[in-house]
Amino acid sequence: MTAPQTCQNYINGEWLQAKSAATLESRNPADNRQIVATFPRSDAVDVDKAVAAARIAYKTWRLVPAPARAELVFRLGELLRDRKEELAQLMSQEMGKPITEARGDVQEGIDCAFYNAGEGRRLFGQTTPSEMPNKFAMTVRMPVGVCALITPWNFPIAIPCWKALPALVCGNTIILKPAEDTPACATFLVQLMHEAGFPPGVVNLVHGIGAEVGAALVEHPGIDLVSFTGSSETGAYVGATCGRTHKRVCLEMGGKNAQIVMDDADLELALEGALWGAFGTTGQRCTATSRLILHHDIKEKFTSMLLERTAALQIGAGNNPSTEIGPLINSKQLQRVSHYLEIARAEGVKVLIGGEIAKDGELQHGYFFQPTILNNVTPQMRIATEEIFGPVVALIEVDSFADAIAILNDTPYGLSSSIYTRDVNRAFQAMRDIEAGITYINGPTIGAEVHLPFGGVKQTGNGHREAGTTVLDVFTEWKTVYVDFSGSLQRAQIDNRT
Ligand code: UN1
Repeated sequence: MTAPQTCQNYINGEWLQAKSAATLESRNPADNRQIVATFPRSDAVDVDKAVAAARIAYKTWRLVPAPARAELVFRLGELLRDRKEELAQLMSQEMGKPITEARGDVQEGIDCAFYNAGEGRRLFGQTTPSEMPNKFAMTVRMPVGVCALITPWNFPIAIPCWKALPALVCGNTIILKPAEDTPACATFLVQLMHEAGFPPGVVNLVHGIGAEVGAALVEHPGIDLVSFTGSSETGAYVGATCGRTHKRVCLEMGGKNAQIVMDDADLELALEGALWGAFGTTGQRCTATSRLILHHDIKEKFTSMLLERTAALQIGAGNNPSTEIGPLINSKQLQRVSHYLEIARAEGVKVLIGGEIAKDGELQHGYFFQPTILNNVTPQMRIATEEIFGPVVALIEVDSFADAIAILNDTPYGLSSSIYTRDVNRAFQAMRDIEAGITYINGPTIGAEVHLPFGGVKQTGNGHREAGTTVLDVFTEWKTVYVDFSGSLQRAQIDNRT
């Protein structure tokens, strides 16, 4: 067991404790006796300081040429690549991910850095003909200002990178407020940003509790934009507050993602997809598969295949190389998942496998939950409509393709979706008719790539897309520029055409 790390805030290029000197701890969710890090319990005073630093830095950072800004992001990508293993090990301890998934999370950050570094030499605007003679019209991207980035614990490196790196290339300054469960991962990332050479005040990190630091950022008049990934409840508060205080806001919230398996599907392939989609990251992805919509003709066979494989999954600590299912992040999540199982049982659902806290031997000190498959689930049950964020998947039977799509869509969320079919016509129909930001054909609901748009419809988001080139529309404002080189006043909105 290694000694706990001491994490600090990073404001204006300096490492600082909270003004109040209060601290909190993060613990290994696989063994809650192990403190991974202590970190500042910051408050509005620390937020004020970070906002002031970011506002001053913004004045000059916005004037640095975008390719030069992007070079620092490229440098960060190199540093992340050099330190990948160390960071993945830390993540596995602090967040509980199996080590291969932790490496994948860091790799997503590296990919994001190299992808966004290239954007520094694009950031394209457009030229458009003017309706008047001797007049030129164009659009250019302008930074938004000071951005508050509020990030979750389930992708402690990838998600901060998704937000921070395009924000910086676009010329914004940032204040990162990472989840209180993964402060050491965030601190490691910001240490590498410091090493990459971002000028003081361009990158700031303020640790603490969401309801304190997050709220202070969201309310702060010096913040121009809030980018938030997390629960729908918190997202509703963030969205409403940004509306009231006139801030730009990008929200990525819950999902209730389904995988359809049609009667013509490759069942082995669909099985691999279902296992990975439902139980990868212990179901703690907003893209996780929490409903399996199975065609009547294959349901029995597919269910028995699924049960056999689920029974063999290895539960354990993230740093144990044979672990397939790591712990849930904390006791609150464990209680939440257990509570959903109570609800399911009360709704008359049959638990085919799992359904309990896993506490044998070493597991007793962690927040482990057995991978769980629920049968006899009907689309209206709470277990089929509410996000659980754990290793729990509900089986729903359908008789037709049309019913499968209708049930998949019958949720307030719309993030990811999947269909396994060999019928190309059904595949294209599904692509058209599924109400979700992401649809996988013959692939699981998880695994989005950094250079493609990421986000959802309905209550999952607020119309924005992160990642890909679409994230530029979050972190820049369009400016329309007219250049009149006629030398005379050309009056618009006067109809002198005959
Ligand atoms: C999330 O769970 O918030 O597509 C993001 C995926 C990952 C990102 C998940 N690349 O599953």
